[in-house]
Amino acid sequence: MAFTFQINSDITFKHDEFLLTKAEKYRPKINKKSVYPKKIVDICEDNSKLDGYYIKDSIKDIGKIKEYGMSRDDTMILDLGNHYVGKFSIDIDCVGSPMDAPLYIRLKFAEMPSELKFDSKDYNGWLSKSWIQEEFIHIDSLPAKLELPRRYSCRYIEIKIIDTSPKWKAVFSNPIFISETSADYSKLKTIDIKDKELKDIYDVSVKTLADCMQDVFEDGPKRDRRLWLGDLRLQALANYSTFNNLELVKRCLYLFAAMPTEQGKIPANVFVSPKNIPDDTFLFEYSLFFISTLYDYQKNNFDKDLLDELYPVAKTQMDLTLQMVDEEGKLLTDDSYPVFVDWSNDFDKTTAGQAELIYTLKQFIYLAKQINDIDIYKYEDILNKLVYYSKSNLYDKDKKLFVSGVEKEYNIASQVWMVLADIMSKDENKEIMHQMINNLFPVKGIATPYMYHCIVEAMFEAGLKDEAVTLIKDYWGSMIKLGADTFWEAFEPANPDYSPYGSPIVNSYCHAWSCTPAYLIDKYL
Ligand code: RAM
Repeated sequence: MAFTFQINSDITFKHDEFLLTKAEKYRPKINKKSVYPKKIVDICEDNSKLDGYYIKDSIKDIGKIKEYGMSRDDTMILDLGNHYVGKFSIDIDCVGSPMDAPLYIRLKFAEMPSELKFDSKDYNGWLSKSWIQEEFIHIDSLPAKLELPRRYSCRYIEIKIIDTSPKWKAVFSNPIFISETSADYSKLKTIDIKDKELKDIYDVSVKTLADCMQDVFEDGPKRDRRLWLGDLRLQALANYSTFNNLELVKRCLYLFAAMPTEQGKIPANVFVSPKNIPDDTFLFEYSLFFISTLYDYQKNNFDKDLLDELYPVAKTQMDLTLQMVDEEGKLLTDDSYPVFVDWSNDFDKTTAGQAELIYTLKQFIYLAKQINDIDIYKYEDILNKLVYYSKSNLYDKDKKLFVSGVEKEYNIASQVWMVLADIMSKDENKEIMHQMINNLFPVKGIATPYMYHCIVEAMFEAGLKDEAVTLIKDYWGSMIKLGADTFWEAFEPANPDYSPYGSPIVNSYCHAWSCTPAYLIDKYL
């Protein structure tokens, strides 16, 4: 089973005030900058771009914005020149006869041009319509400064006049977008990338990460605007390679550690506004990735105090998960605690889940050694069982591929996660990756950069450097060719307008889990 809305209102959560105080201590400063729209633009059709739309310069000049009187059904699109996250304001006046009716306008904020073309009335997907960045506003008296209270994530701002009156027109001036991020560009590590395609991919990755760095590492500043553990793990890795904001990682770890269930299980995501609230949503590997995120932190910057404080929480995650393992060392998955792996539901996830457990258990054992936990032998014992079960029951020695589920399915996720779990020899891992490429490529039915990241990382780990670089260029490079300023939450090359939610209008086009080329390039190239 895959991810759907979970409503677990009977669960009670802890609020560890000591850990929450720590999280508060590392709250970042938000850096603000005034961004002035660069141009007025028009939207036009171009089949080579996302959903068939592209932006071209308008004949209107942004320097003369005040001269363009607008009335019923007129539109104007402002282009900020790049993707930003922040707040918008604009001055509005009227010209002509006295203002004998209110001004009624619609504003749309779009990360990608195609969002401007979708009509929100047609949206019927399963996520809330409220994510659509669109406002309908009446203004009774002009001149006025319109200062929108909401934070938007966008490059394009469309102003549409729903109505003025035949006697007067509206004129706009002084549009300003105050961008917000906790990323500090003065700390950005410099890295010399000769290959132009990779350099572009690296730059877009950094921009994606920066725009998701807010009060916490958000998954997407348009949506869901919150801290998800699966996203955090990857953002933290990209962050060590770029801005290296250690305090922000600590803040996020403390937030998760502070608000598990009464039994100690960490939820998949937390909210920080209006106050710290854990979501009643649980994903199998997201809870486990608390261990990975702590492990990666320690590997990058060993911090004994942090480890001492958070190790018990990590241990509880592992102990709770190990209750799902049978005598033979087989993970028994549970539909109410789904193994996520990717948004796609088209493949069996049990072997990938088993591998994710092995992957995190090894990291946990490393942490346990740092702490001198006397229970270490117990974890090593179960690790051996999990590995033995995987090698003897899930590995097809003839095909040199792992199988998954009762149907013994061969899928990409199983190979990738078993290679990342690193249970076979170096040569065998390499062979598994070759067999995956020969038998299961081109990648089909995988829809997120989150899973593509794992595929690329497994290839690098197995020594398939050229193949890994080709996949980075094909996948992340294709988003750039389709017009991306930041990388997207979901992207299926064969089906570019794919959405997990029933309509791309609620897709997030700046999504944290897609920012990892910055890490992959830094680590492996
Ligand atoms: C979506 C978000 C988030 C992801 C979860 C599982 O709601 O995109 O980033 O972690 O799915």
